[in-house]
Amino acid sequence: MSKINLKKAHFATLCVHGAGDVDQATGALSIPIYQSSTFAFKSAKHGANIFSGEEEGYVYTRIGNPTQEAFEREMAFLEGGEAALAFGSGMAAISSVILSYCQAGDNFVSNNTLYGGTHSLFVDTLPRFNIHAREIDSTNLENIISAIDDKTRLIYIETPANPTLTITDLKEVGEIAKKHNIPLVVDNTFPTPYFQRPLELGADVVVHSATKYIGGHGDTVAGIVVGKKEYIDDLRGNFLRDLGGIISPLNAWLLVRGLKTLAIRMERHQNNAVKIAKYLQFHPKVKQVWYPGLTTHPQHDIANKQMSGYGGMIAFEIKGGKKAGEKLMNSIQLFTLAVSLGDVDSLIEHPASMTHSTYSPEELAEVGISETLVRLSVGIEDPHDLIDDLSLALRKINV
Ligand code: LCS
Repeated sequence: MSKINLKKAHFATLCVHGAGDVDQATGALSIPIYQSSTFAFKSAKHGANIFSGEEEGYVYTRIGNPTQEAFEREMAFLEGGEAALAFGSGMAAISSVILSYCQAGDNFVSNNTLYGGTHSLFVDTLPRFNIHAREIDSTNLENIISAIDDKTRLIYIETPANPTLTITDLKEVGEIAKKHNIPLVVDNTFPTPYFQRPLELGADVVVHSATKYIGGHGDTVAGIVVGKKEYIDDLRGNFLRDLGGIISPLNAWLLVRGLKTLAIRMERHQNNAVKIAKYLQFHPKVKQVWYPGLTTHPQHDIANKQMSGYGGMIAFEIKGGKKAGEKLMNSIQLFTLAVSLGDVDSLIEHPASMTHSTYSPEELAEVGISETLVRLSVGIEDPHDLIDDLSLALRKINV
C-alpha cells in the first residue's frame, strides 16, 4: 500500500501514484507486466481456499491479475468510485454492463447520439436477446421520463456525445433515475474524470473506452467500468469471468503508464481545442462549429455547470457539401485521417461514413450528423502548426 494518503491527493498526483506503491516482490517502481495466464498455488489446500473465497490470491488471468488490478485501482481513485473493472475494449465494458442489469423482456433508456458501435449494440444486437434500447433526445428531460416504464432497468447517457458533442444534464437525469429506483450509467470517454465526475453528479456507474484519452497514445484498445464494490464484484464474477472480455496484462500496463500524464495531456488537448474552435468559428468556409466551450453551443451552460473543462473534441460543418469535406480530409497533413480519438496525435474523420455508419440515413438526420460534418480529435502538438495545417487544407476547397 502507498505511504501517502491517496484519498486526500489531488488529481494529477493520483494519476502518477494511484496505481499503488512499488512492487512488493521486487521494488520495481513501474508496475511489472505480470504476463502469466495462471498462478501457482502453495498447496492443494491453498488452491481450494482461494477458490472457495476463504483466502485471497490469484488463480487465472481471466479472473484477476496484478497488472490489471493496478489499472483498476487507479481508475477507481480517479473517478472517485469504490472499485473498477477493466475489459478488453470499451464495447466489452458497455455490453457487460447492459447485460448485468437487463434480462429478456427488459428495456433501458439512452440518449440518441452515441458512438456508432454503441448504437449498433443497442438497436441491432441486444434486440436479438429481447432487450430493447429506447433512444431519445436526452436534452429534453421529458423524453427520458416518458420513456421509462416498469420494465426499464437503467438509464444510459453518453455526454458529451460522439460526434456532435451534445450534452445531457447529469444531475437532472441522476434525480430522475433515483426517483424511478434505476441506475444511471454514464459513458465518460470524451471528458475523462479530469473534466467530468459523473459519480459526484448522481451517476451509479461510469464506463469508458479506455482506448481513448485514458491510454492517450493510440496503442491500446481497452474498457473500464467504475462503480460500487458490490456491483463491480458481481460484474467480475458473472460477466467478465463468463463472457471473458478481459484486458491483457500488457494493455493494462500501457494504460497505467498513459494515466500518469492524463492531467497534463487533458490540459493541452483542451488549450489546443479552444484555439482551433475559435479559429474555425470565424472561418468563411465553415458553416458551424460544435464545441462545448463556445457560447454558441446549445448546451454551453450545462457544460459550465457539470464540467470543469471542455475537452479536446470538435465537430464542424463545412460549406460546399460532401465533396468539400472529402477535399479537406484528403488535403490535411498533420491531422491523420483516422477514426478513434483522444490520442496525442491529432485525428480527423467523417462520422456519417465512418464512426457513425451504423446509423441509418433517417437516424443520422434525426441526431444532426450531416454529410458535411467533420470531427476533429485535437492532439497535443503545437497549436500554431495545427491551425496552419487546417488553414492550408481549407484554402484548397472551392465553395
Ligand atoms: N464509447 C465512446 C464514447 C466511444 O467513442 C467509443 C469508441 C466506445 C465507447 C467504444 O470503445 P472501444 O470498444 O472502441 O474501446 N469510439 C470510437 C470512435 O469514435 N472512433 O473509433 C472508435
